[in-house]
Amino acid sequence: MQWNDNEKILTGLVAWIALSGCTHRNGTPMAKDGKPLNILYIMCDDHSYQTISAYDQRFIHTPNIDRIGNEGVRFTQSFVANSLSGPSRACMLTGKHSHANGFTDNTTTFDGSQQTFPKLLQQAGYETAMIGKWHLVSEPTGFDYWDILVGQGMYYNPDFICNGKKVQREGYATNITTDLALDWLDNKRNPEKPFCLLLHHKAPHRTWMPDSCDLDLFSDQEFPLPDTFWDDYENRPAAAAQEMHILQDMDLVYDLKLADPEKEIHSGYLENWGRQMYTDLLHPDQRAAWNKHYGPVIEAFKDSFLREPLDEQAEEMSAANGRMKANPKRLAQWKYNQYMRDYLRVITSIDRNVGRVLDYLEAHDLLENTLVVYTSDQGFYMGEHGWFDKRFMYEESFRTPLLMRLPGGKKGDVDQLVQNIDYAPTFLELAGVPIPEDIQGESLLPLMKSHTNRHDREVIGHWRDGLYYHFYEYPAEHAVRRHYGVRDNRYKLIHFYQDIDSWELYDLETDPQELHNIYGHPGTEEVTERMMSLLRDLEKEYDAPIKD
Ligand code: SGN
Ligand code: CA
Repeated sequence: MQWNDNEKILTGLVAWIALSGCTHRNGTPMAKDGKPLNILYIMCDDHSYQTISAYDQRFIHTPNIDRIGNEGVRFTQSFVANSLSGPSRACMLTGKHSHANGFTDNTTTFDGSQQTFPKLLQQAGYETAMIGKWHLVSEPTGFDYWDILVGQGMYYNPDFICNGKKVQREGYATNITTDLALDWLDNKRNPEKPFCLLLHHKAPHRTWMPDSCDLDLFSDQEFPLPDTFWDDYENRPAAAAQEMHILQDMDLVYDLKLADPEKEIHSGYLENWGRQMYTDLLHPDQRAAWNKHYGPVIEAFKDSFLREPLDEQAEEMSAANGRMKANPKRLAQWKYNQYMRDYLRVITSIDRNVGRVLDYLEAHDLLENTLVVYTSDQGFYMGEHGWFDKRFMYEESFRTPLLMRLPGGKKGDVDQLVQNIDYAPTFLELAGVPIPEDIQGESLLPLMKSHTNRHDREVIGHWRDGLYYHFYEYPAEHAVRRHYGVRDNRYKLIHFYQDIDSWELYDLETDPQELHNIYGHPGTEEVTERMMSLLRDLEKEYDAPIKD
């Protein structure tokens, strides 16, 4: 029997539906019951792509987070628009750059009356919830249920605001936030409606406090300093002026937990800058586990830095190091290891809790009806250039991890340049909601369809060839100057401004670590002109503030 074309298409479609377990309407994947897919958006605070094994296998194995990418897509060129918590969250909710959504730095209050994707999904019949770190000051709008940490949120026994009412909850923030999400999925939502759940962990934000059960992990591991740790910032005045250096600015007591009962280790953060220890909130059992772990660490630190005869190379250190005298190389190595160990312990708990959520979805027949997203509000320095924190448009903090598991969607890498302003239009398109004209991002769905590959221009259509970035929080902690810039697939142009006027240009192909600022170098005229014109084009497209 000869099949005609329609029969072939129909049979293929039926086979494909059976395989993928999901249906399509006008090319948009749907749940098995014909409803729009649910959306589960998991975002951690300050989770570097370097510490997700789907991206980098040097430090930690994160099987549960990786699973999202292994069964879906891994975005290899994923970036934020403004590398700071509140601004990043505002970009994500609105699909617009900071100047357009009004939330430019962490001192801003989010205008919750503006258009956001949760509101549009809610109007389209989705049940929406926001659980965990919110950090936008005003109360969440567009959610049927919200249960948010107060401000940055505490690691232990944190305060939440649940639909307007303050409650303190006992335990460790990452576990509690997950419990709340699972409880909402199980008992609180309307199962007749598709859902959109934003699950935002406070971890692994500073001061990287591990859960009691993870305190002893990584203790035996030594982490060599990154190649760029002793960067001299030549030709990069803004990089030289920052205050986020592990050796100079990371506090021995406040950040690295060396609160010795004898108070022999001093802290600039506590003594000079009036900071409160985050350990103040620990309950007796939590404190006992804490002291059991950090007690011997404190003793070992004292043995090698306070009780040993002074090293010939010892210098007086900064206030963050209690002005003690130490060999800078030895102290930097010690601080870096302590930082890495605590950070990785915190990630272990995140990964375990991501696993709990995936298991729940699977057990409740939701995994094949839900788009699962894993990302962070920005990247983070794991000692590159000597730093912790973020803010800069340099790769480690401009990039952010992004994994998406779309039922019936593509598996593998997506290499196009994407940004966190793209999430809102992606979710709207998935829900079949028209994308409003004023949204500045692009839907990522075409990049995730099962049959697309990176060269498939026909399906993807035109994709952007440059990204715009703008960071505004200065003067502020860490002293990173205001700057804006553009990046294409190979070059990056940045202008630092306000009390500094400095341009930087990098060739990421020959200088991926961004150590050589080639702005103004002979031979770079053409590429500078091209990047300047990309900058002007994007400023125009986004109606961005022009600074010269
Ligand atoms: C706090 C941190 C800073 C961090 C900002 C912004 N200091 O102020 O180190 O850069 O948050 O982070 S702390 O001593 O309070 O931990 S953000 O991710 O929320 O934007
Ligand atoms: Ca953050």
